[in-house]
Amino acid sequence: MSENTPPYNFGGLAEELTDYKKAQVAVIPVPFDLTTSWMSGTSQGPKAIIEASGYMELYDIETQSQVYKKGIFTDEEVSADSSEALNDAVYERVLTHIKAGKFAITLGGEHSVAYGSAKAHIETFDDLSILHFDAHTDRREEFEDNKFSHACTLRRISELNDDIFSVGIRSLDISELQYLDERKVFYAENIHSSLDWIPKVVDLLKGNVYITFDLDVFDPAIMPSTGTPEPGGMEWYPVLALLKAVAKSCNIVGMDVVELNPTEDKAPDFLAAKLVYKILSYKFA
Ligand SMILES: [Mn+2]
Repeated sequence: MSENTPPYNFGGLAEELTDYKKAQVAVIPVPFDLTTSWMSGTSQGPKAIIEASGYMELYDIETQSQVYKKGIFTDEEVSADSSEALNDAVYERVLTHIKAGKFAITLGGEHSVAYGSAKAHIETFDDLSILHFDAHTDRREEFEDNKFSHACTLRRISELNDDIFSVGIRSLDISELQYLDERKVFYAENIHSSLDWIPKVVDLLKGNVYITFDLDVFDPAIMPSTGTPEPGGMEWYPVLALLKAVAKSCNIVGMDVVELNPTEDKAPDFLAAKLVYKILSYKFA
């Protein structure tokens, strides 16, 4: 490590800003990659996001804020050797942070790591909607004999709370259609040319919102580092516009950011880190 390498925590913060007691934010790395369909490697995602985050400017121009001063604790990694064991481990860890009053951010890993985190928030917060960013619906009943595959994550979450709004969708299996409420799906092809769908999403959300963010919702031009890159994805600013509007009208209670499959190109890692920081800036500003 060179002398100039930032400390290994989200934001590359000095020690006093990472103290658990004072921190309002807890980042939980979950490098789990068991059920990925095509290109695996999301186990390297959390580390790549945390490393990239050390090089961000910590002043946010748009909100004129320095959200890192709220304190950001970066936890030890959560790991397990089966989907069920992982669900339990993530659930327990996230619940601990929620009970301690922290804003919990789970970093994947494949999308299935979202289940335990969503479950902990669903059990804790009433009046909760789930805002789902993804190229894929992830509503399969089962995939490769695993009900907790990444391809089933939102189907499993819907069994706990079906108030799910999916944004940026452009790929699904015909078996998933029966589980989709078309009023709650914002297909990429219908939202790419204007921003007038944003108030519609915000109006549908309840007071509390949990965000599950699959990075493949972005266009592969800016986010090539995912296991299943789908053309026709979302651009940076429309995604931020929605997040900003949601933060203004609703209470974002927790989130996960998943499916980063890092390569030599560090720009996607940095995008993911900055996305997390932007959401924190919108929430706390
Ligand atoms: Mn996806």
